Amino acid sequence: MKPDQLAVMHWGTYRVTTDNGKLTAVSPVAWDSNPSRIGQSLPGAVQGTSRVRRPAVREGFLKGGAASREGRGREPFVEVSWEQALTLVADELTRVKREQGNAAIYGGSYGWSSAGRFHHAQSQLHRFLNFFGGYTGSTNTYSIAAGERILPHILGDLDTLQRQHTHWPVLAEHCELFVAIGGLPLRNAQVNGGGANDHALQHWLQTLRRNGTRFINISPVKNDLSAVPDADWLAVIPGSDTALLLALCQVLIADGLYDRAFVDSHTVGFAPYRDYLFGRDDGVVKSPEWAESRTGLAAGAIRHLAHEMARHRTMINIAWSVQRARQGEQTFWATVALTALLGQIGTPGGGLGFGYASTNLAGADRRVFSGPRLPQGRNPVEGKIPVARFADMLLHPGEPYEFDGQTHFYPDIRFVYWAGGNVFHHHQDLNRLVRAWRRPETIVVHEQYWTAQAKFADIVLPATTSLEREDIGSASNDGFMIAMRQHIAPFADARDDYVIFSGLAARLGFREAYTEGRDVRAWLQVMYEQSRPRAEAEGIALPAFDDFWQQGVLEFMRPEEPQILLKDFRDDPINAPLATPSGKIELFSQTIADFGYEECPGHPYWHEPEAQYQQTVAREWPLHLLSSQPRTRLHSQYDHGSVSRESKISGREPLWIHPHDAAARGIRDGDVVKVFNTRGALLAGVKLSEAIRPGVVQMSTGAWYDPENTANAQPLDKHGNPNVLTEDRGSSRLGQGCSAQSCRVEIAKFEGRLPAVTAWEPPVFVTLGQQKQA
Ligand SMILES: Nc1nc2c(c(=O)[nH]1)N[C@H]1C(S)=C(S)[C@@H](COP(=O)(O)OP(=O)(O)OC[C@H]3O[C@@H](n4cnc5c(=O)[nH]c(N)nc54)[C@H](O)[C@@H]3O)O[C@H]1N2
Ligand SMILES: Nc1nc2c(c(=O)[nH]1)N[C@H]1C(S)=C(S)[C@@H](COP(=O)(O)OP(=O)(O)OC[C@H]3O[C@@H](n4cnc5c(=O)[nH]c(N)nc54)[C@H](O)[C@@H]3O)O[C@H]1N2
Ligand SMILES: [Mo]
Repeated sequence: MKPDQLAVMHWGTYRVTTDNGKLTAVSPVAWDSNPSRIGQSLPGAVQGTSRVRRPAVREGFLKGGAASREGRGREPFVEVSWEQALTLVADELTRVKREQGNAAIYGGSYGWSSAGRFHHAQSQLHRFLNFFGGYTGSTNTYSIAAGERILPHILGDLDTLQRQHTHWPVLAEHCELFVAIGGLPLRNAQVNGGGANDHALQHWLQTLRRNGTRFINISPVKNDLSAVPDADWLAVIPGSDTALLLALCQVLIADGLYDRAFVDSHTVGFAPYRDYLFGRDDGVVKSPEWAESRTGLAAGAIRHLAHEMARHRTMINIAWSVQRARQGEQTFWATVALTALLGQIGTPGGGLGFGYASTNLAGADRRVFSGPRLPQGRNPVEGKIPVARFADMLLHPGEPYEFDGQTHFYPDIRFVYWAGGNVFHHHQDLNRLVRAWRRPETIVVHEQYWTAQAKFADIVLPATTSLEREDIGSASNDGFMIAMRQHIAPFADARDDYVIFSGLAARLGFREAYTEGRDVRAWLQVMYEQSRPRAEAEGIALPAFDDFWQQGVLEFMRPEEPQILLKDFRDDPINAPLATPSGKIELFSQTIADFGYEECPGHPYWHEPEAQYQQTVAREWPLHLLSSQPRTRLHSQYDHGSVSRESKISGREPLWIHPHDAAARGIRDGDVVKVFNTRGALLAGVKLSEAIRPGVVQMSTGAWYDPENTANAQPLDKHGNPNVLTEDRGSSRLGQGCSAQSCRVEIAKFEGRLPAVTAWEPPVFVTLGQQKQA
């Protein structure tokens, strides 16, 4: 293996072949036991027609500036020189800063970008804006904000817990029953932010099964545990897991199966939680019979499951998806409560997990060293919004909102700067987003490809891909660090984000501060050296930078001690307390109770008004639409690549539906259907499947948004981005997380002429003063 052939992607490391400057093939590396196919999308896509070739400005913006903003997403673009583009961006930044101050610049710029640690676009943007005087940022993730917010109150910080998950080899030896809420889809463990060098999930699931572990898949979709074909399947109704978890707790207490000693020594708040479960105040016992109609699972099966859990060494894992919902916080809290009652937290093979398959990270028996990172400096602007409230922020400047016990006010944003993310992929209710997106005066996007977000921007600056620059690939729990070489020349006029920001910093008078006089290689070396103490703390002695760069690959020794989540706390709760207010697991949280949120009281809670609201909506919109992560790409990245394209049906994103639901609507396998609700409509290609609960349909996220006629308030999305249908509401006032995991829709066969999918085509370009040219 030649080290100069390696390329690191979030979904794996590959060996890259080029011929005459063209990327011709990628092949997996030897140390990856189950490589991801997504890499096969790179040849063809990286140097294809979807690339942004040159800086481009929306025609109306060039002629009339911010006053033309209604033209976003409708007007053609004019290609301009780098000189003209950078001057335009620098002038606009200066103007907005002068007129409105730095808080009027939104630089939250959420998104996964590419895997290299130096060219991480969001970090580059933040560093740049910090030297410019700051920006309004964002906090938490679309992935798991509800969980990130509830866990510190009740168990501890999620990031820390994530890295301490019980290792798979320990589970393989000790776990008797593995309960997977939201399944364990191999699909999602393909990726890990920063790199995924060995895809070991399949191996471990098979090993556990061989060792006799029984698996239970609690999900509306059977395939979520397709790696274990004989897993039991409990086809829960989407959004009802909390009812199930409460009922399991109620059985454990009612039948005397809970671990009284563990509850006494390791938790606080048992009594009020028990009182809630037994209906002391509301007269409702949260029994299996109560849960039956809410979850769609038979009361007998729920009771039986509680007994099985108590009888065996049981691991309960909850996928992140389950908290990406209204009241998503409660699904995590109820899981913590259930596993606390079982008393197996901190034992080898028992307890709980958050997202064992949500990425290729949890449970890997690798060192947790996360590798080099770019210093971002300090942001003088303090305001940060919960990331998924982006459209709310633009639509409601100056208005108050509640967040994790505090009242905040939305800033008045005039300038939006995005690099390394795609809000037209990730945000909910895209038609509402389009309305919000018309508010700011200026929108600048750095992109590699003509995504919808680029097409809806004012100024688009072409960015290089990681194959066109040098970097360092490394990710927490991955166990590797890789020297990323440049394999091909930058495409057309594309520049590194770093070079773009350096050029802007020069115009704005802080180039030296931003670059510290370094070129890319010098930065890689400095970042590498700065990571050395963190490496040492994890027992890793890094070689000299030059040796690393020459070798190309560092694989770190595996940790000597197998890791068991919260073992120290189990062994000695007094001297190894949790980072919660009480130092113990909080079955009741006084902090949360004091927030006074009716939807989020002091203990795990089923919010009946939300359930009733859902039932009302269901009368008109009978189907639950799940929007899951895509098997064939990373979010919207490489949707235009061959692996993703092959999965489409008549060019549309596939939709899974049960044959009964299809038959009731006269729909057959392979049909194109219109999926719609009050918020929007899209086209999808039908895939019939018995592996999905009737009443539920599933689409993957990531098909590039492709509106048919942008003059309409609700244009038909010809391609199938489920976010034209999802609801833009926070999980609750506590977490304000993304709640898009499911929404309500109806489906009908699409009759008439199919519009062509144009998602991956560049926009129309004009030369100023001339007719449009294609
Ligand atoms: N309905 C629904 N919506 C969801 C979810 C869901 O489950 N359901 N999941 C949510 C989750 S968990 C997430 S994490 C988000 C993901 O949302 P995003 O992270 O925004 O999605 P990506 O498609 O990864 O967007 C990354 C963009 O950065 C660009 N890019 C890559 N490298 C570079 C670079 O070096 N420089 C520059 N300038 N650009 C680069 C890519 O071309 C791509 O357009 O989606 C969320 N949205
Ligand atoms: N290939 C690939 N892998 C990815 C990504 C990608 O884009 N592509 N994205 C990565 C990112 S950023 C993230 S955050 C993670 C997300 O990881 P997750 O959030 O865990 O993944 P999802 O695919 O959204 O959901 C997993 C499963 O949960 C089930 N589910 C949905 N709703 C419910 C419910 O109400 N109850 C129960 N019990 N089950 C439900 C669905 O059937 C779905 O298949 O995935 C990561 N992995
Ligand atoms: Mo995510």
